[in-house]
Amino acid sequence: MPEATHVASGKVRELYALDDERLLLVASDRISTFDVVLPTEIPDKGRVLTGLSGFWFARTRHIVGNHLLALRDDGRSTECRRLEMLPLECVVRGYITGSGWKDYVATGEVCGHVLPEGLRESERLPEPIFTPSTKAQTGHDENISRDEAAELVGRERFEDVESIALDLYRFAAAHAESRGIILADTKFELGVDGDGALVLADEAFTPDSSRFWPADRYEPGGPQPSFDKQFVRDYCESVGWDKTHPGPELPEHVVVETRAKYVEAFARLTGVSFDDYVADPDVVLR
Ligand code: Q0Z
Repeated sequence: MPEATHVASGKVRELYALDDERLLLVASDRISTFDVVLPTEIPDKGRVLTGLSGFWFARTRHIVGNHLLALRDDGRSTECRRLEMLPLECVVRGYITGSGWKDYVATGEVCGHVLPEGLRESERLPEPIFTPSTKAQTGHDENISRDEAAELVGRERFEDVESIALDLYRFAAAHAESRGIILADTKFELGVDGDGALVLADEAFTPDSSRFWPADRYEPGGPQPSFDKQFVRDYCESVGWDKTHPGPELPEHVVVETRAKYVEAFARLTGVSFDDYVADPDVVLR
């Protein structure tokens, strides 16, 4: 078999080319918080994220096709179709938080959506909204208006993208809610295949690409605890780190608690135990 060629590095993932048509996406166990990758890894985090994406790809095929070709036996590597990626990030928000909350406080709008007055931080929106952003090569993606997004991809394509994005969010959020997890918002990427069809690519509805909140702790009026990263954030705050590189090493108890949260999210959302996934990754696709 020809060797995989390294193509790109993300903060916590690596991308390789297998041949002209196929890529290999490898999720590491690295974790980032406050935009900094920490020196300590969370064992199995990459497998949890890969398994979750596979699960969602298998269950959203009725909404849109996806890039998944195969999960490798290591549980952290996805063989996928190489696509022409759209030059925008698809973001859907069901709750008003993060940069959406900042924009709302400043202007009453998010990406051109005029929102009701008097929303509290983290409040559920009357309807989910599509709030695209640009793909920043470095630094932060920038929210753009729906008109700007339509200029980037063309009006007709934009309407399909928005409709698919909202359908995907509604499907995943309803499933997560039934398992006690609020999917506050999510970001994913669409590509176009050789036939011109839109395809869901990259990662889908993972804790790195979405905000997962424990539903039983939901209390609008301020920021919400993160389902997966809260122990890490609390520890980083407790040591007075200034949130610049390098971040602090994590103590063993924080690693163990955080790994347990990832594994719990995986089992709750997929209905499959993490051990069963490790024994046979394809179990999430069936
Ligand atoms: C995804 C990224 C990562 C660095 C390109 N199916 C696809 N076809 C074409 N391009 C991509 C995909 Cl997934 C693609 N990225 C994001 C992922 C490391 C950058 F693991 N870049």
